[in-house]
Amino acid sequence: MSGPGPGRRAVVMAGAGALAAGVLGVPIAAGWRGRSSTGSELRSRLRLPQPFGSPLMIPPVLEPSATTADADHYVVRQYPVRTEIVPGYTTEVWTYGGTFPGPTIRSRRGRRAIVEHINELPVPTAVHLHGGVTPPEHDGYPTDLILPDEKWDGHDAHHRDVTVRRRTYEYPLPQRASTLWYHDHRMDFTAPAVWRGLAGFHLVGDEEEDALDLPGGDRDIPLALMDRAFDGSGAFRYPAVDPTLTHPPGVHPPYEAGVLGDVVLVNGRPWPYHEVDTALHRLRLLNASNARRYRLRFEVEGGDELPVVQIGSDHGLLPRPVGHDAVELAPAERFDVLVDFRELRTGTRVRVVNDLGDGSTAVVMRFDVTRAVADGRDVPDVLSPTFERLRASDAVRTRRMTFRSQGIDGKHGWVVNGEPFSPDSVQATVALGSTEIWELTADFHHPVHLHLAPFQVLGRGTGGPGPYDDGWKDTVDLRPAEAARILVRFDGYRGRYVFHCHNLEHEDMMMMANFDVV
Ligand SMILES: [Cu+2]
Repeated sequence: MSGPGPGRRAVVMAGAGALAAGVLGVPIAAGWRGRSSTGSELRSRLRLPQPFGSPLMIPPVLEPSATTADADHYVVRQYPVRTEIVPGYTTEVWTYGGTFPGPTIRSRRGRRAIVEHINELPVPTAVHLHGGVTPPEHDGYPTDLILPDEKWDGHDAHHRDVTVRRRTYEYPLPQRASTLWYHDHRMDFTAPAVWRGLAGFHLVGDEEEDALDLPGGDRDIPLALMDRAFDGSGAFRYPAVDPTLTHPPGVHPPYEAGVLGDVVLVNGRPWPYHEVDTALHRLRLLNASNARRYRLRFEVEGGDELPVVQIGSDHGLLPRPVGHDAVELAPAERFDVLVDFRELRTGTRVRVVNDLGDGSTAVVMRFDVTRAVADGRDVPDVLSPTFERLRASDAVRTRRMTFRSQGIDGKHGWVVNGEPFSPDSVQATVALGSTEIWELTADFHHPVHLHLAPFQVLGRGTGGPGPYDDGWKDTVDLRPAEAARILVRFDGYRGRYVFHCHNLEHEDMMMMANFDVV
């Protein structure tokens, strides 16, 4: 065996620390700029398991509770479960439907998914379908809470639309085949709730995708990457100011820049292995981590690397496949890729390594080639003949949005255009159906996510789009001191939606704002 192993060093960007402390006078700011992720690593207090000791778990596909001519109905109970994540230890996880990640919902374009969520957790929740083109009352607005009971009194936010115990979300899904995901979005407490387990896949299919004959069944694998840390008892560690997630929100210093774990979970298992046959495989990569960024490569043990062929982005198929030697994912981004195991012999092992990790986080999982089969399938030359490119000349205006660190009430915070999030303050009023250019500027890493409206990246700085900006996106990976221009068309529904940083600690520390579609 040769090749870099788990001890491989991270690639560190040049120019560390230049901006840093001055922004706020907060000393922990120093150094973030030079790192591959913005945040501080929380160390586990148990002996870390050996990599590749657990089999990959594929989240179960949720069966509808009822099906009508144009809709599938689902019921999802949210409740705590004790489960084994690190072998030999038990971890309490907050689940959708008893699994971590939650069950995968599979839908078709234009066919409604109606999902009733029942909150049996000790705190309010709000469910957001990330990437869903969804009416505002079903979008999981951060104050549209499902309270655990009518007596709940722990939170002082301006509740907009509160239900007790249960709520039914309707998703019309008028959108292209894509890899969406659902996760908690409660105001001020999204980061710890997702850390405890509240995330799952929601996959949308359509006829255009069907026509491609892409790898399916066992060869279409959703992979959710989440870094976590554990205490000595096996419980998740998280530096919440209030561990009951009642009040006040936020994390202890020095984690305000983001919480990074030292254990990489894929679909809830630490550094798993997965047995594959000698066939083309489709991997739906989701970075469901709170703050960690990854740069993934597929290293054949004792050999070369496998190229990664990107076929889709956040919102579905690219016009044509794009080859990469690595895939870089910021929190919330999805990359739909094909990896070709056809030329490998049985017994070959392929490590997925993370160039942006260090020590235990430099490796992610392993594929073990165990069965020889004949697979005549190939990568299609054209993926989406109907792909629509937005035109900058259609934009009716340009807005500038800055994402920066700023003190809020004497504490560390993160803001959009100088303002901490308030449900009552609106940063942009846009016309339904109109196209705009938004220029987004960042001080540190800020993966910026817009609800409702997918977009296309026009460029970064003075240049064009980056290598990972192709296709329709809903999250753009802004790096330190970077500006990106995106072209957004506000199709769908009228109402109030949020856009925010998807570093979840930043989001909870107020890096969120509203836009109204009128
Ligand atoms: Cu951020």
